[in-house]
Amino acid sequence: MGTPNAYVRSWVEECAKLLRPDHVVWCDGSDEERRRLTTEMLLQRELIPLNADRHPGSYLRRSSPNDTARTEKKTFICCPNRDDAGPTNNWMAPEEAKRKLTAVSDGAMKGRTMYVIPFVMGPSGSPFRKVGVQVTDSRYVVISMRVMTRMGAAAWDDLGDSDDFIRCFHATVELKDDQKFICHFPQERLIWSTGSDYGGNALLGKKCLSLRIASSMGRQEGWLAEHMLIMGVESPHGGTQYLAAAFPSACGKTNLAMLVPPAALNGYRIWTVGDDIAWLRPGPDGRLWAVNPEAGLFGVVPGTNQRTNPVAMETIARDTVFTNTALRPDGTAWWEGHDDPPPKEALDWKGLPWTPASTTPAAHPNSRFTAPLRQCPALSSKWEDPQGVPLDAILFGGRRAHTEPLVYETFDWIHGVFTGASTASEVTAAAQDHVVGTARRDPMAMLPFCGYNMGDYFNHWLSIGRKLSRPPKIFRVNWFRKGSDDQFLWPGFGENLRVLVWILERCSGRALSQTTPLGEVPAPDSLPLRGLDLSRDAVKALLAVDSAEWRGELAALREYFAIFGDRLPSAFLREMDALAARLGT
Ligand code: OXD
Ligand code: MN
Repeated sequence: MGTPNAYVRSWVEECAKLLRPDHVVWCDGSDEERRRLTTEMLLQRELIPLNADRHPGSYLRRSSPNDTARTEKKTFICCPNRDDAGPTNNWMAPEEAKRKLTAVSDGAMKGRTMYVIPFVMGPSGSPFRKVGVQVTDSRYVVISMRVMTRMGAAAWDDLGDSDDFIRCFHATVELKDDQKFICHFPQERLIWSTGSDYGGNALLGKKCLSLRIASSMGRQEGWLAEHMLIMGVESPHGGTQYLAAAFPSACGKTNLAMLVPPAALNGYRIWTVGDDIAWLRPGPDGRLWAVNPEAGLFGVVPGTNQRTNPVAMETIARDTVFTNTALRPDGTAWWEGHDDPPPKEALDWKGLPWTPASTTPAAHPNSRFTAPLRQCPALSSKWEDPQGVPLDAILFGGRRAHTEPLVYETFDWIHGVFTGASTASEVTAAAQDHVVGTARRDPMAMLPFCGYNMGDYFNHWLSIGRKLSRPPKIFRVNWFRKGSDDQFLWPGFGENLRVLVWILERCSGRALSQTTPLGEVPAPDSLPLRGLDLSRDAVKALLAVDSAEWRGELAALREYFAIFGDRLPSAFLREMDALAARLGT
């Protein structure tokens, strides 16, 4: 096994000089190391053991109550020119950010241990993989990074004597708002995060590296880093087709990636490649290829049960860290939407007594599980394929009670990119500081994760299309449309396969469609709905396009896209004019 090279050693020394830890521990990712850290955490009550029969090898972690979700208002892109961060990112000048972070970090690890974590994002041997090195004083971060990344000394081999690693600096400091910064320096490939040890803020391989820094690297190197699940759909007629789907946080990517076919679609099988992040590259064959850079799942717990996601339930049946769920007296975890009814008594996510009469939820709405992908029974045999999987379809979706049909196919790549960029979604609990339930624009579900100006990002998507002679078809889906009675029209979960089957049959030229101003929706009777108790009126309502409503949507969209000024692709202006014409304006 390799050892850290001189560039790594010198950067780690620099970190230690500023942070002044009592000890520096170089992690090797071994099982022995995990056991040692877990024992220490149990002794310090940083982890609570769960019932060993019901949750073998699993623990509960309680966060500080003010540190339970991503903090978008404290997340910054620190590039020299404000315009390069764009109108949707918080920006801070690199010198100013470093001044602030240096002050916050100065001596922050006194009396503590600094762990050095070598890790690789992407399958081993893949030409697309990236090496990162994270320093942290959080044992929770170390044991979580071991699950979420390929952590260990193999990273030193991958790095050789190169300087090409992403520097990931994390210090817990005090979990106070004025100490909290999640700063990205794309020019230097540096991430500097303080004041939080919530997953999305502190497991720096995930959102910070694999999306924000990677999106900026992808722009320079000709690829895309996306907030997408990747899955294979094996059909009873033979063959597996792959798709990637972008939905905002907590909108069901994990559930879709692990879907269990309904009885009526017996013979189909779903293969999970990833549930959150996809790196996409044009291949020499003119197709778009996808890899999942992660090795674990950091999924939303509430609502997960045997009906919504039995595959996830099996995945988290052992060797899982639950963060901020409730704890029952028998030492088992419980959450809202669990298969079991609410317990008569429990401790809530803060560790306080809870009963069904309590007015607050038992588990935090953004409570999470951390589990190795290898435990997923539906894991695709291709999940570690160094080249990834070729995509037939890309889906963009959001959570919209109105306006958006269940599914439509866009007319071509440019229209598809425009449609993805115009996605809006009702806000969920995965980020602090927003009012849950209000709709916000979330282009490609990347609003919180794009490491550069989103106008340039839209142009980059268009340029990727020019490299594809066989591009995936692009679709929009919305599982969350409601009827006049305010109830969901579509059953969702496993039944979503019906929509995927239509999509993949469109890709192979078999399913019929009808043209609407938005795109191609399923022709009557072309969605495979057998065995589903859904009235014709409900299907009609699910697929309806209300031109008057869309004229309003288009006006809002024009206003939104104007914020990108001259960085907005001119193709988007043409798309909006074409949509206006189709809507009869
Ligand atoms: C996540 C998120 O944790 O999107 O995946 O917030
Ligand atoms: Mn996510």
